[in-house]
Amino acid sequence: MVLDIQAEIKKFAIFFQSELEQYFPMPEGEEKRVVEAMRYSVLNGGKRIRPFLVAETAKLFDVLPEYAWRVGAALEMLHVYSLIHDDLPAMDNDDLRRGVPTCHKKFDDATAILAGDALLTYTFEILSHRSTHPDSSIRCKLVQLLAQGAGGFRGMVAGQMLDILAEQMPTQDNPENLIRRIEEMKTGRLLKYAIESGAILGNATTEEHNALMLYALKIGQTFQISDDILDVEGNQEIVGKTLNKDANQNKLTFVSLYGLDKAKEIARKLTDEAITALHIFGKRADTLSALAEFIITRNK
Ligand code: GRG
Repeated sequence: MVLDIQAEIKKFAIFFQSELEQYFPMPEGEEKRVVEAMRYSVLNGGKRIRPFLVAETAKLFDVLPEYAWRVGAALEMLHVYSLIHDDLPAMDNDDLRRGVPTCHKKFDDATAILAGDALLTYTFEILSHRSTHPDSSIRCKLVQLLAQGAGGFRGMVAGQMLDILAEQMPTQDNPENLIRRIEEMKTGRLLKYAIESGAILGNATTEEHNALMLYALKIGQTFQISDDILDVEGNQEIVGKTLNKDANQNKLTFVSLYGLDKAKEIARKLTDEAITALHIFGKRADTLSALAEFIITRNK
């Protein structure tokens, strides 16, 4: 039977929507506005690729799904915080996200900043809760790795900083190296965490862990290249965010550097390498392999 990965991802996203809803009881008082903004941004669609990756990696090791769902929920909170802050006027200044007005457009700048802050801290509240895993050393590892992956020392925030600076940097001697550094931190670290957290929940062996990390590296790079390709070739209605921004802002991307055809070629090669990395898992990793194919062919 051929795996319909698009249908699988969609099914998971629908299921995960009700999982995520449980994290947002509505408090009393005027201050509930910040929770409304958090809810608005988290529950407004999204492919839920990161939670899907946590769940699928954990499945390789027969982890209790509830543990993976909690880690996936925490990671999605952090991901959405980064989207809210990225859309702010002081950053990417965008009006559209996931097909609806961005958080600061729907609410206001101050509320959007606070909603992002609150989602970031909520991430670690969820991860450190006993329900995430009975073993406190596993919970601690999960917290530590995500803090590192999201932070300012070669984490997502560092990637965002470099991305902002890159726009004003003089012509680079090695632009590909710069793009790779930005991608690895800005996009790659959270995707890597999605996979690594599944491996940690599952007590993976060193060999399994290394294979998964190689897979993570390759799909992280492909994810960014496909994002750059969508910015040029995508349908704005489907993608749900403003397109053609990279060219308008003179952004350094694989597409601006090499052109569409070569960028697609690079993405194809990375996808093949990602799938090869999973060989040690045999058929058990079919969904992860299919996901690598989805990333390269996605239209949103
Ligand atoms: C502001 C701290 C801070 C970080 C911003 C997330 C981010 C870093 C920037 C957004 C712009 C961008 C192109 C990021 C690369 C990662 C990426 C492709 C995010 C979009 O992820 P999807 O496609 O989005 O999984 P959905 O909406 O499906 O969750």
